[in-house]
Amino acid sequence: MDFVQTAPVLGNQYRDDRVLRAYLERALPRAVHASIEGDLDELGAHAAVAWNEARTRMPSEPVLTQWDAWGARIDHVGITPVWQRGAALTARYGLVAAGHETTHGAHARTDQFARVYLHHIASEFYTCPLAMSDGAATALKASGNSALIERALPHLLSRDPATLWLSGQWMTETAGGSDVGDTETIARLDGDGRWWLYGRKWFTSAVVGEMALTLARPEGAPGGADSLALFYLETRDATGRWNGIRIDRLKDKLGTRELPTAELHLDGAYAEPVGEAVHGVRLIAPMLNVTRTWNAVCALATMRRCLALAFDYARRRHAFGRRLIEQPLHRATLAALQAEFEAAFQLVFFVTELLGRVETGASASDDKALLRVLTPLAKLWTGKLAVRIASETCEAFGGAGYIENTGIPQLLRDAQVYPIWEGTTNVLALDVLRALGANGIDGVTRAAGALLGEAGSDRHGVRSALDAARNWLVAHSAHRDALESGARGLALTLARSFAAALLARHAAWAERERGDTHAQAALAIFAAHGLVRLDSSAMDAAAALTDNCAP
Ligand code: MFK
Repeated sequence: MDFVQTAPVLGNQYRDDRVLRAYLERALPRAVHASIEGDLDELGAHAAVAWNEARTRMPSEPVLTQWDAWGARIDHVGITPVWQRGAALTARYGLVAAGHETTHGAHARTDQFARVYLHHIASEFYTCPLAMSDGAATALKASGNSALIERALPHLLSRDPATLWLSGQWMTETAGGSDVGDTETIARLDGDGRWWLYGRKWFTSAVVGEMALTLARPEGAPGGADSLALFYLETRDATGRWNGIRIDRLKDKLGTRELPTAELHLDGAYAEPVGEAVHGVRLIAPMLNVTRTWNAVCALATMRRCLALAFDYARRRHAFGRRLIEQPLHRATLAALQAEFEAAFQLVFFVTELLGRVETGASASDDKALLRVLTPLAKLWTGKLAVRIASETCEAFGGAGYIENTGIPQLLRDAQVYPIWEGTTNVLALDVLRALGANGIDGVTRAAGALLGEAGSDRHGVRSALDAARNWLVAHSAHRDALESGARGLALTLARSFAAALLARHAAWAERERGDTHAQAALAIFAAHGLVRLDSSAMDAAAALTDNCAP
């Protein structure tokens, strides 16, 4: 009889996740952890059922219908069955609301992001509009615009699916993707003091939302980013008709295909300025930092899903007379990926802790500046790492990992969005330079030193890696092009070093309090991959190589 390989199976994704469970035990007060554990357990069970069932489900994608049978323009977006259940699950588990509620004080963000991490893959990237909704709520709060706060926040933070709203974040245009200063959308003020937007938005994820925050240039204002204004708009008017919005088409994307990302025209969309009609980038920055945090959490979720599947398969599959997990090279390959994931996990969830502390006023003096630097670091590092782990996961399945209806290739196609969305790796690396500003890396070094103190040792050379980063920064700070050329290397060095300090603290706790040495093993492997990624030759070598390659 022909051999048939059993497919990988997922168990409850909360119960099976040693890394998440140990982290929550350490980071949350016992009462907070106990009060959210029921929800996390349900989300973990739902994640497993969704994956195991998906193997037998037909793939489903959103569909845009622009015209009805009678010739009326309707621009209706039909969404997938999983998306149709998105609002109910969001409200039930407070996927946005939990991060803003006061019940758990400074731990609100960690509670929220543990939920998001467990639910992300099962949601079919419904988390994308949730990220933007969370970002919009955060940016509106920061703006102090009380009318808009009263109008939108009860919807964005609703626990009732009937009143829940989704928000878009409409920044990208054909001319202005990374360089938002090239935005062409015009905001026109009429004689009644009302603003109307005209222009094309090129990547509007989740156009099914009820509102959006968007950038536009007030008519007559000079070019550049500084003169852009941030606007709030609702996508439909009181009668349910589109608010001066035409959906041109849905994007044909490499991945995240369940997510309806649209190109649209604003043709007299009524909008309200969020603040003064200027400094829009500054006003939208709180939204960017929150969506970048979601990006990092969702990248982690992809890594965890890949590893759960790869480990399960390695325990089922036999080759050369033993299970894959018993083959030394395969085991070492998976362990190397797991170690990178565990370090990244500590960094990302530390960012959620800092965010919670800063937002609730419970922060220490350095926390705000540290959060500003660690947010782009977490986003850029996890975006790249998720792609690498997803790619290795395909390989860990051999030919089966290249077959669509195993579900494995989709993990890779979807992962490729993380380093692109919300700022590419290079944009984020330059943002790290912006965030380091005048203070350099002293705040990062101080915080890492405190963590190593708690860990009781610096066996893996975190301090010397951070010293190397400081020396590199000093050596290159006078020459802007050299600084920018090496910005990725600097960012990765800071991310890896800080993550190693966090993992060292966690590993010491796990061994001391639980007798669990897994995290120590992860730390040893992670540190052996090296913490330093600095590249002093980046600028000259790149110039020489690309000059030689010029046509
Ligand atoms: C499932 C996962 C969920 C993920 C959700 C996905 C949603 C997808 C929707 C999108 O993808 S929307 C498109 C995302 N686009 C970007 O992320 C744009 C990428 N470009 C940048 O990030 C640029 O750095 C940026 C446009 C923000 C700024 O470039 P500029 O024009 O050179 O700005 P400049 O002059 O350096 O900064 C303007 C002000 O903003 C400064 O403040 P001041 O006016 O007070 O001096 C900056 O300090 C401030 N600023 C910039 N970035 C900041 C920031 N402040 C705080 N945090 C930041 N990150």
